[in-house]
Amino acid sequence: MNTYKTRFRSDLAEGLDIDSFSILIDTATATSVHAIILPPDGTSAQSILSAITSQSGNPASAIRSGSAQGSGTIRSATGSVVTRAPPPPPGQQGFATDPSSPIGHVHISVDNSYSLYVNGAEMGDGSDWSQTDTYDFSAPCGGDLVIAFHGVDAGGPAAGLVSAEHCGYNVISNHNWRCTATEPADGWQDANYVEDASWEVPAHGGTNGVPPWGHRPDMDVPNRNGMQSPSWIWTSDFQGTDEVWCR
Ligand SMILES: [Ca+2]
Repeated sequence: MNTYKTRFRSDLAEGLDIDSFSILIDTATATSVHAIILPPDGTSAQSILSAITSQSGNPASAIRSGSAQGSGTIRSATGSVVTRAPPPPPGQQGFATDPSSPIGHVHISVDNSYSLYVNGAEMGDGSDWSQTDTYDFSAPCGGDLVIAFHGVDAGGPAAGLVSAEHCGYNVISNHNWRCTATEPADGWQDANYVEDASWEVPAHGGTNGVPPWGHRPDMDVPNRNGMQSPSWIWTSDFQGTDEVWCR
């Protein structure tokens, strides 16, 4: 699984009479997250959800069709959430984020080869780990966005690095993805594929820039704290697994 993530959204919390809230990825599904909210006393999580939704003005950046429960000072809410990527800080590169365009871009490099899919559609393949390949795709803003790759190693180090920008949001390969070394059934690339819940949390081969793969300038994406780097991921057995499926 891969999805958008955010924590301590003080920007969205502004005007809600709360300092911040934390949103954690629900790793069980590709489209929902779990939000941990610290509201003022007497404020229900559901009312905060509603306020966040109406305040953001952008359905894709709000908690949609959420449900909420909780008591005391810590409340939780579950819904479908994606997070807006702010512009990169001065002097740093980032994607040009256009919240209204359905055209997205995905960058990928895999040691040694890959096939890349966006929402189940094959984008292309490559077999040169020293290259970063870029593909354009079109998907409705606010809908599912699942990026998946089938990677094959040919000896030595093995890992894949992915980042994408779509509708003003970013996706990067990291521990929120899921990988398997067992060939999955047809449809594993699709947005509605849920069996990836049983896949393993990918091993972390280092963030963009680590040797032997070097820094890939197209891969880092902006977040509210600066730039965020994707991780080189693979199944936990980097050396012993020659073929993986990740999403
Ligand atoms: Ca290799």
